[in-house]
Amino acid sequence: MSSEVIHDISSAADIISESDAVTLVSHIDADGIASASIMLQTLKREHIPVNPVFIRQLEPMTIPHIPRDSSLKLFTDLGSGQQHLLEDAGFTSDEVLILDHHIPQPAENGTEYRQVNTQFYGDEYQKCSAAGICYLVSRKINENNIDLSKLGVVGNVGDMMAREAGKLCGIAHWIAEDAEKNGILQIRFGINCYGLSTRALHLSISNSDDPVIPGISGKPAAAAAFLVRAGIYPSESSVRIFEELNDDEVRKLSSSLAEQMIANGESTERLFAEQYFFPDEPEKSPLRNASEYATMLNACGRWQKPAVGAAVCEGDRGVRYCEAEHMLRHHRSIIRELCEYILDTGVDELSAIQTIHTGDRYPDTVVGIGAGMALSKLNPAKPILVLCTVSDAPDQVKVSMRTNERTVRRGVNLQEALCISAAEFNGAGGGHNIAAGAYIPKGCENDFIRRVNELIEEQVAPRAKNC
Ligand SMILES: [Mn+2]
Repeated sequence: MSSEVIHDISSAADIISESDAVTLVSHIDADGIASASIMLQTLKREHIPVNPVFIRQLEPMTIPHIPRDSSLKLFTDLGSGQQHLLEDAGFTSDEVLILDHHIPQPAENGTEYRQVNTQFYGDEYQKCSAAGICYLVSRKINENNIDLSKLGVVGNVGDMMAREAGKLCGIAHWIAEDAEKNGILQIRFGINCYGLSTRALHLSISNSDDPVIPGISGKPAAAAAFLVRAGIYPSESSVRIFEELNDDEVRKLSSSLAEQMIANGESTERLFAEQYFFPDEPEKSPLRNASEYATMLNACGRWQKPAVGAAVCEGDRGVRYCEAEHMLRHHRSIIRELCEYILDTGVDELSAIQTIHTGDRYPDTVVGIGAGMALSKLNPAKPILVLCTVSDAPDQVKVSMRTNERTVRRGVNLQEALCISAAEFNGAGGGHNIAAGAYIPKGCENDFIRRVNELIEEQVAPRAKNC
């Protein structure tokens, strides 16, 4: 570690240890809940009273949720990008500490808030989420907090830090290795599919859309037949999950999948990924690996129950866990329904994108996820743009866009397209190259869609000319 990051982490640890009381403000996604839980447990162990506040976004409307008292205001997974809001609201630099990984925007009048942000420390920290930073600070406060490394990994995986490389990188990987050395997790070479601890393997591989596996993606029966040929399933009606395979079977599965890709002229590059399993959780539980664990936390957050997710992180396997499981099932069934709605209704295809308006049928917090799932069953080459109404802002329309890794490599950047176009219509956009969102005023939907289409067209055009 460079001396700058060591310095910042130790001073954050000192600020927290020396505080009399803490108000913890965190984001409601998996990384935000994992971050909050690391800090909640760290503070409890130090006997420092803490009051958690979860918010969807740090914006003028949510500022009143932060109490005005003498407590330390600890922001995790948000804050760096909203320093002007904190300044406008009158928070002084010595009552605030930010642990974040989003791009910092300095406050206009120059208040310098104390923060540890992965953006400051170079490549090693580029692929590390807020939960990773929270864990490093927690470990600095007390070395016995090594058990919280598990949540550091869950937050990182939940924030897609392993997506591009098929594994965690830099400091985030160091956290996973450290956890493995201490028996907290098991790093296993695996396939780049979801549900490796809970789903029948033929369903996991047939659900794969990154990469699309020819003859298998979208075809569960064909996937089962494939597993019989590969010697993994005794018969086509068998059900085995990935985690039940021994190393030899994993090798057989990998080479059969690779052959399937090569035979169809596809690259095997995105077929494999490192997976992070937690041996202390029961087998076949959705908490058994980092990516399924993160989904459960996301489900809690998206259905306005982040504190339930935090209780699960803290070890609750009783009432709160049952509630979390219920939300996970609900979350999945609504998304499945939404995905079917998109496929049944059909999308409008433009030259570079495809669009649909889901109105008020589904909550705006899950529309993007459903769009991503529907995309693999539509034209995967064209990004999907879904509009929906927002219950608490009737004059706004929410826009969610999703694409896939292959399209990103052709030059598509959804975040850029939505930021530019939303700004032109007095809205605001944000996100990542592969998944982004925006809010725009009601009434300009058609012009907005045309503009996004134009921008996406421009993004892929220069590459097309070179070919
Ligand atoms: Mn995050």
